[in-house]
Amino acid sequence: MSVNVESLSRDFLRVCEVAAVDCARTMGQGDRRHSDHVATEAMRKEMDTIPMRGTVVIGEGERDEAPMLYVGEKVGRGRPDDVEVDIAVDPLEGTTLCAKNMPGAIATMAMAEGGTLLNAPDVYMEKIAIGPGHTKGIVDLDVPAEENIRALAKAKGVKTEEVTALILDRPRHADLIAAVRKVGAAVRLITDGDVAGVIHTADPASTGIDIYMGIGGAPEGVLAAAALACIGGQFQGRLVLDTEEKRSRAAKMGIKDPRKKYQIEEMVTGDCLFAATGVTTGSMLKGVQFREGLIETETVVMRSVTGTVRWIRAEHRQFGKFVE
Ligand code: VTB
Repeated sequence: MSVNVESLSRDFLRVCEVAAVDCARTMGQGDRRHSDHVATEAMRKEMDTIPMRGTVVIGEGERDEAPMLYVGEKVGRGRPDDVEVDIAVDPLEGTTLCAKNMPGAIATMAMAEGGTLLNAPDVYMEKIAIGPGHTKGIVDLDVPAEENIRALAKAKGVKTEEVTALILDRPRHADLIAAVRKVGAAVRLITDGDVAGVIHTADPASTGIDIYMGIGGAPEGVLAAAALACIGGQFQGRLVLDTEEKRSRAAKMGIKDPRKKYQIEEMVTGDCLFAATGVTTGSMLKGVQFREGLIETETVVMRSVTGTVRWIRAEHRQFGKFVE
């Protein structure tokens, strides 16, 4: 391993905490763009204190559409001897959740050895994910949903009725939802937040989620893959490149086969850290709590080569690092 990303984990954690606290001040205000902007600004500013030469590979959009944390942007302190890393960010995953003060908004990012994270364009991605402990390939993107549910139920030794599938509540998923229900499985719908949704499959005993299925954002897919690279489980993703414009955008980012089905190891090929801080309380993380003289945050930090997962509940008593 050429770069010890672990040495940056404390700095990395702070970036997520600051982004979460700053945008939590905007929660419930009904302005998702503003919440996203605040989180992005916080992440950008905080990242520049880290001794790294980072390149954003998953960000807020492409250079012409995002003022900050755009794909290709250089971040970090940037001294010649600082480590070279790839950065994937979703400063506020679930902008609507934050704006409406609904459960499950998080500030999240991943950091990996330079050149080891998939550079995915901001398009949709077909996704399927299950937890660890199963034979590789028992579920597959190219297999009908009913068959995937049956195969997973068989592997778990349960009835299909005892399998729960998590799916984003979108009109595009009407057929998928109907197919899953047809075999008797329970569908749990979420309005947003499929990074956490995919992570939920890693621990079905506590989350009640056995499988994640459907189409969500590709950037969120790479972030979720980074998390599963740390905690285990299976995940397949395929970019939805359904127009010539999207295919050519992807090609410019180095994607040769527009129909490629990516496995975790193809999206995250080196040592990687994943972190997320709760903004609004959800089933994975507690949200930011503002108390008298104290701000509380909860963050999870994971590392792929060791599989270490740290849950960090922090009490912040100096507020200089946050926006007023
Ligand atoms: C999902 C979800 C995100 O985008 O990836 C979704 O996890 C996909 O896009 O939280 P659509 O909303 O267009 O379906 C988010 O909702 C973030 O915008």
